[in-house]
Amino acid sequence: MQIHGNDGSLLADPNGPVYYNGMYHLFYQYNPHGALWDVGNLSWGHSVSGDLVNWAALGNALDPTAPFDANGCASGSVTILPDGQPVILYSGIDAERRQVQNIALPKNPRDPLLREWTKPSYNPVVPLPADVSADNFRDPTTAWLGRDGLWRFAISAVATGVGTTLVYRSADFLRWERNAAPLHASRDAVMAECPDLFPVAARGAEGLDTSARGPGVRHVLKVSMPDTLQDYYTVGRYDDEADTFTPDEDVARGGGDDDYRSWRRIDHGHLYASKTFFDARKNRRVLWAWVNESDSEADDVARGWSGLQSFPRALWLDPAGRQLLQWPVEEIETLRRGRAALLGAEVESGGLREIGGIAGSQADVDVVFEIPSLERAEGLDGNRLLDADALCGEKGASVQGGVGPFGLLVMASGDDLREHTAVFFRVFRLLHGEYTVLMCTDLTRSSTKAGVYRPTHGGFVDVDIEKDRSISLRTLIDHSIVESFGGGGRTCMTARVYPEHAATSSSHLYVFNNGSDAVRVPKLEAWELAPASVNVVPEQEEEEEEEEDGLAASSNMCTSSVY
Ligand code: DQQ
Repeated sequence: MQIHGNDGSLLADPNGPVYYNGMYHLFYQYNPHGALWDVGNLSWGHSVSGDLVNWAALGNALDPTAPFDANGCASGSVTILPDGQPVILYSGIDAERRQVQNIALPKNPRDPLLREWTKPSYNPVVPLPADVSADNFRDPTTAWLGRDGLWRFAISAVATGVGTTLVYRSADFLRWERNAAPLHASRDAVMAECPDLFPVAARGAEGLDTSARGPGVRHVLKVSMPDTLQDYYTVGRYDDEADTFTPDEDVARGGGDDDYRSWRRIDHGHLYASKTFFDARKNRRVLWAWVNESDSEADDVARGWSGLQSFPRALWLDPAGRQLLQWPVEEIETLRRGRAALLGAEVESGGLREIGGIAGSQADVDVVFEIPSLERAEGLDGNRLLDADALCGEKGASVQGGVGPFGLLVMASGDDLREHTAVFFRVFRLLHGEYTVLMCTDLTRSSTKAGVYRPTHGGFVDVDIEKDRSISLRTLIDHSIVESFGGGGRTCMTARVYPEHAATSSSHLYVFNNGSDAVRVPKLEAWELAPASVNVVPEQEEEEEEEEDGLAASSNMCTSSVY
């Protein structure tokens, strides 16, 4: 059910996700001419859906055809204006290879599919500022309205050598003025790409419109850091007069050491360039993200496409107000077919139990682990808290522990476990007796194929395991992507896996425990997921394309994309 490019194409950042006139739209960085990255061929691909699960691929919304985007239509957003009209705000790489900001408007606003967009000749609406480097000014966010009635958007820039997030203001969405102070800047940061500033309710799971403000509203600032290829966020206070943002946790630490890399992670795995939108249909804040490949370019070319979008996640603030909770949108449950369950089971030390009866290559697993005793939790030196990935590498799924490792083996080749990906927890006791929970996704045995990147991803789960004595895990498996949500969605981890067995035999699912003590599984439920119809080309699109190009549309659009 993952959206990926069609035959012979590369798909990357999500762009301009929006709910409009009863349809969900997802645009994305798209190279329709090949499965590899070619910045000169950057278009905006476009898919639409009625339920966030089944999608139809439409023609490109933007192509690099104008002087202000001749070298690529880079990332951006969609804003719905007060008159209901959607407008795209995107970064163009212009004929002189400068990054500038342009708008595009629907050719026919009454078309609920928003198939065609026009790019006014007065673009760019925001040219490159003198103090910003030509290749570091991009990724405008969805705009929001301030109390003063002015529009604002945030954008990434390297201004006088510092990685900042700038704010521009406008009364008419055409003439924009830069705010003197940046929304946020982080010392010695490189380009903080793909910013997102959005409101979250201080209490509850409802999403808020991007312009929401006032008591009971907190804000989240998120950025994508190219030097670590990770997405970071922090909860804080947005001052809608000064147009500045102050992270709570920076203030809590006495301020001054605020640096993106010390922020929380949207995902501890292989996920980048995430972007949220407000889903007015269900009052949700929903996040999309790009999940690129980690096999070889030759494999990508042979497969004919590269790049996926993660499965859409609803997100909201946890009750303590410190971190986001992320959870697959509920519509995925419409794909659930066969169900397998373990109820009130115990997995002894060294135990391995197959969850049979469902196809393990496309499944949804929801499990709770109860920990009878923390007595034998391994000790951990506090400074190891800074590198969860390495810790998961040293203490992988097969390394016997005290409390844990326990969890799931997914995309497994069978009882020989020649290929399998482990998603698991390990509880540690720290110096002063407090406990911490490490979540890992261990890809070291995920594939026997040469040239495949097989890292271990790790992240600590901010839960009180001493009080809770239990930890939950939700894992979505879809052939070569495994998305896990630990601790009710506090810690998320996305992995790309390329097991060879999957081409010729079924994949298996197990629950395991390599800790010294048994763990209890009060409830494990696993569902096989039916294929969604993703990026199907609507009939009339096919006919139009065949008429126009005289080519079989099927030559570059697969009709179903469950791979
Ligand atoms: N990808 C886009 C940029 C963005 C980067 C270009 C992030 O706009 O900063 O394809 O992956």
